[in-house]
Amino acid sequence: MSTENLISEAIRSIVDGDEDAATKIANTVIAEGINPIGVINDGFAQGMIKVGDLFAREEYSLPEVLLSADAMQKAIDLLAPHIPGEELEKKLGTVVIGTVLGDIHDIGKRIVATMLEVYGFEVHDLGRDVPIERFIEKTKEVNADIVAASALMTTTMVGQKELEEALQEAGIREKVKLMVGGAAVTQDWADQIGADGYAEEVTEAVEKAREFMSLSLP
Ligand code: B12
Repeated sequence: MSTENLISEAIRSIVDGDEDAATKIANTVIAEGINPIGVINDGFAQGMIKVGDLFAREEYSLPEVLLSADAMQKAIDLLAPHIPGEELEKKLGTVVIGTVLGDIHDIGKRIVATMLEVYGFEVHDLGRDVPIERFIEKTKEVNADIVAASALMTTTMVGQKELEEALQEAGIREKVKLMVGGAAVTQDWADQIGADGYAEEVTEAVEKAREFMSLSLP
């Protein structure tokens, strides 16, 4: 199957919530030695974005979204170890990432974490529903350069603001760059809470993280 076909099949598998199909596509990508990044970004992730639209238009119900989310997780779990990691050794910087407290959406955050790792960052992924204290604790422990927080709901975005304040209170705000993202977040919000950066999608997130590191060079 051509890469183009694999990409459109990947989109379809997520929209259909078909975990078996998603697994099959991921395994084909691995068997044929195709770089998974394109299939994840242009295929599986686009499928999930379509599902989001269908859910917003009330054409999909929550159980359908869950099936799609499971298929997406399965594909990423299979593909992540096969993303070429030649840049991994460079250790461009250290990132602590998580989805804020009260929010269990983690598909986009996992994509961002995976790609940052692929592009040379040491990434500590705290998972989802992460309390502020955990972000602070880990940031100190690994001496992070970047703290990245995801929020997908208008009700949980406030966690990003609280994180900015907690970094100040802990006396480490000047030492780290705070990057925020997630479907609910905008550049305006990022400016409003004093974050250092915002990215709408994963490629931009990686660019921003790289930008942060070169800015902090002497
Ligand atoms: C999948 C999904 C779920 C799944 C989550 C599974 C999982 N493991 O993540 C399930 C079914 C569990 C779920 C549950 C709920 N959901 Co939901 N969900 C979605 C849905 C359809 C898609 C999200 C997604 O995965 N998108 C695909 C990924 C690839 O995109 P992404 O997350 O935006 O990430 C990209 C960028 O945002 C960015 N990014 C993401 N994180 C970060 C972080 C940083 C630092 C940076 C720089 C960039 C970045 O890069 C990513 C890749 O390009 C959205 C709809 C939508 N339009 O977003 C609703 C949505 C987020 N959910 C919503 C709601 C309300 C809920 C529930 C409350 C529903 C309920 N009644 O129970 C619960 C919440 C539970 C909780 N406490 O969190 C609402 C939120 C409304 C709002 N504005 O507050 C949405 C918007 C749907 C809607 N239109 O109503 N949900």
